[in-house]
Amino acid sequence: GAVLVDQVGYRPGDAKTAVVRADAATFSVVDAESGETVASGDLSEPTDDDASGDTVRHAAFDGVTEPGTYRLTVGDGAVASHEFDVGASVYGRTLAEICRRYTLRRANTRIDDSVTGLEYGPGHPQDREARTYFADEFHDEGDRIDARGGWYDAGDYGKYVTPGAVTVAQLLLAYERNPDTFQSEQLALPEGVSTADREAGLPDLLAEAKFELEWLERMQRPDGAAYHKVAGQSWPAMDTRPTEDTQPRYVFGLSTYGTGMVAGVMAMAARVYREFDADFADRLLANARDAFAFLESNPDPIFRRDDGQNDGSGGYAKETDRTERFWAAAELLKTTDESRFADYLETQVAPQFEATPPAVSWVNTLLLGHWAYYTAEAADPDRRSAVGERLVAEADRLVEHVRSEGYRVALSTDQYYWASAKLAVAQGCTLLLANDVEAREAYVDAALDQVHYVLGRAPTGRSYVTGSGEAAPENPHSRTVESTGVDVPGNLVGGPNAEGGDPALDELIETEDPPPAKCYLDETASYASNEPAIDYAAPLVVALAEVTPASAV
Ligand code: 9MR
Repeated sequence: GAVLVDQVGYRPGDAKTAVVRADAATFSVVDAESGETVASGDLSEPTDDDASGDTVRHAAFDGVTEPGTYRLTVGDGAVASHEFDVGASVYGRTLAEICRRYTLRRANTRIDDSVTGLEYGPGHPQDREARTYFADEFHDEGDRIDARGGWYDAGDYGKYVTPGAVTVAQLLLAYERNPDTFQSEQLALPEGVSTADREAGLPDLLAEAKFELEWLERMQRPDGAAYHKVAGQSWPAMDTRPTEDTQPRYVFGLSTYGTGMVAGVMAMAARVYREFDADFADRLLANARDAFAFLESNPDPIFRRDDGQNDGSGGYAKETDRTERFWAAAELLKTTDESRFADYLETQVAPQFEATPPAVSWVNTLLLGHWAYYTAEAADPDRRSAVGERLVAEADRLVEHVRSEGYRVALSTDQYYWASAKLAVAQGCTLLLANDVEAREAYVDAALDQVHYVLGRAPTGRSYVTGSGEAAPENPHSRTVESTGVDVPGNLVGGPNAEGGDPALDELIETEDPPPAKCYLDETASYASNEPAIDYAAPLVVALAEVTPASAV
């Protein structure tokens, strides 16, 4: 673990850097099959890296462009990295596995996957008649709602509107930025796509996103508001298969931040699906308008969780909603060109124009809003350029930070909290968007650095994506994995979390006090550092789509 590389690999033309924490002065790149040395050079001077507590040197081997499988060794050759590939298609398998993983998370669906061997279901048939846990103007308590469909969120079997919406938005963003990367009949899941969608040539990624969109649609009330989640009242044991979790399932809560996200993602989807299915696109746009109408008639934030003392699902609690209202209006402006949405931005959420958006996450989708606005034809030119300049300024800040970090991570030392691996990649996606405003190689390089980080060039020496890299997570906190014994590839786990949050990680932190970037456990018990979730992998789809040709997926 003294020589850290992206364990998947590098594209021939990209910058290639290994992080070395051995006391050596030189390095060699060795062909893994023949043992032949193909390149060698001097390591950089050592620097101290705060987040990991490591003293590191860098090996730059940009010159290795010949496709192949290699190891990087230092000093006399006794210390070597994991294997990695160089090739134009290196990220294709990882991207495909991440995308397929969404299909393999479909709730209420029989899963019988010849590729991974995952087999169960259909789980949670009770979702077809989920019970309302509340009374409102449309339902009495205990009424039944058809809440079937959608993806299981993470290691649990809950289905949550807000991570669902932000995940679909990023899959659609990946498609809108790189439509050629995603094709029909590409992900080898024939049963997951309807015949009509196949005939229309709908790319498999969009067929998968559609599955979640149709669930989000079911989670909308007649007045457009979005319920918060579908789950049971208690967490099932880790070895519970989806079919064995037979407890009643409830629809809980409602929020304006989630309603804003549903408006945003539906408006985005209305644009993306139009060329394949105009009726579906019309429906999506109507959903977006309904959600937006609810926001207009409810100007103050509403967050109802409704599950009281129950402990069987996550909170995804957020009491504010301005950034999601901004996204909703900006995305509707982009899709419809209607000035009323610009008016809403100016009269209801104007301060959000002046904010610097953090990386996209369920906590804050302002960047999706700024991006929609920046790319909307109906945008005000002055506002538009101010939004673009803000994004470029943030990208410059990120690049400078990435360069100052020993592991070239976009995370600052205090950002190693729950889902830090996702945050690193999402910050990489900020850089990719900035590159469209102002094309700079440094933005793409620094974005790729985040990919390299989660694929193994990390202080823990690990890749955080199951199935990708020689040292990938083997014990993710996942009930489907634990109960079926099938290790599903394509999961990005949360990664280092210096705040702890589960008993196993808390104990590690208490007894060993590791530096922030090493607060990680590859143990099933560690849901605060080793749980995969739909929204964690989503920015990685955006980033990998950028660097992967369709033929490689
Ligand atoms: O991803 C969520 C993270 O941002 C929060 O800090 C954390 C604690 O509230 O919850 C994470 O989401 C979990 C959700 O609540 C339930 N399903 C599993 C999710 C991933 O850990």
